[in-house]
Amino acid sequence: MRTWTPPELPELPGTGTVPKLFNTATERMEHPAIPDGKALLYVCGITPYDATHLGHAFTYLTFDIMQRAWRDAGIETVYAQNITDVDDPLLERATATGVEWRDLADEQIGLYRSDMYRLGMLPPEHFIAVTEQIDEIAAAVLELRERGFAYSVPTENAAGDDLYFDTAAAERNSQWRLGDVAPYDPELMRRLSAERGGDPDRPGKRGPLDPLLWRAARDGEPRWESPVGPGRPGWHIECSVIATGALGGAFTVQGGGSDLIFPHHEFTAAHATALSGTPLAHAYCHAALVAYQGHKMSKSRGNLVFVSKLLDSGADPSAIRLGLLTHHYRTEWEWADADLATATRRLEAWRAGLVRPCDDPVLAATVVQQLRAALANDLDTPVMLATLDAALDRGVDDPAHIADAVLALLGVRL
Ligand code: 5CA
Ligand code: ZN
Repeated sequence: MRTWTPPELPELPGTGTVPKLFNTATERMEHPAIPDGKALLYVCGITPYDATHLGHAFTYLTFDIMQRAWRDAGIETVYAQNITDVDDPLLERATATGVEWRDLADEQIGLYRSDMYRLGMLPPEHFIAVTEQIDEIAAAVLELRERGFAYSVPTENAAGDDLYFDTAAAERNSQWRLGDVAPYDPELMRRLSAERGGDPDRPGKRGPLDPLLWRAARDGEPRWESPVGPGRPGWHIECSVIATGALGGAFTVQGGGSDLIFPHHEFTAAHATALSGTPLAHAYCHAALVAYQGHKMSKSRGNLVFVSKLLDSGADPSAIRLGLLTHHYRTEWEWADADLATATRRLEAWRAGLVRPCDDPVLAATVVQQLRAALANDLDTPVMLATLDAALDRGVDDPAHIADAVLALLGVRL
């Protein structure tokens, strides 16, 4: 899919430090491997049935900042992101609103692209919709079946059987073990599976957590002919195939919001390991969920603050970024309507501070060093913002250097 125009990214003198990142899978701070000097990043993309909300923006901003940290440390990045453009909630929304699912998806992808551009997000090099890779995904499902990692569950009113991933077989015959990614106990896994698209209670499955690999065609649903019968793919195998197709195996970071830790990232990793024999990624990084009005901001609940609405009502994209960057990416927080005004005031104070004459200015080189140190410490944006508050409150010796650093490292335009 077409992406969007990249933002301006000034090069700063000197180099930053390679960031240390919290790996959900090991629950430790690490420097994930950077194969051949390239940081390879996959981030789970949108299901395009509603516009970009601030929860999405927080997650994508987290990985935008991660790439800025790598690039400032002199490391090339390769970024891949999928689009889940065929999925139950998208189809349900299309039916409920009387539009074709394809038209709904295309319209929302367009809006997402424009939101990401306006927010100054680094675009992915690989921006791949599921519907662009159905053949590759079906081939992977076939291979899993041939190698004993998949089984059929008979299905009424469908064009064939549904295919499921055999968790127990994968634990026996691949390097992957349940819990490799998600540090959760079995009871929690079962509950999350039911809440997040799984079907632990479906009769005929070998294991309750076994996820769907291929859904046999039903009347009225989109379908593709394939060597595993007519139908459409399950969710986790999509990201497995798209990620490894774009980046190869054992890439640097698999990312997304923390609602994807289980079952999505657990089984994305399980499928990839069963197929290739190598782990999917060296680290799994997750942005905490943003709440609004007391609950996680989610399309299904409808408690959303849309990026496009804020921008259309005159919000400065840099202020939206600052409002989000006030929170460390691993801290859960709730958006309040006053947050935009607070961030706008901070931005204005920084802009004023940058040009304010000062007898005893802070050295820009020192500020940049502090910004880089905080960034390298698991992307500590709250510390970066506090550093800038202090420096710009007093005055700096080289405003252009600070403006470049703030634009390069935070994507905020002074
Ligand atoms: N298409 C799948 C991933 S393959 C999906 O989760 N789509 S989504 O549209 O629901 O979410 C897109 C991204 O935003 C995901 O990484 C998700 O984890 C993240 N996200 C969704 N809601 C929030 C929220 N309230 N706070 C932070 N991140 C969120
Ligand atoms: Zn995904």
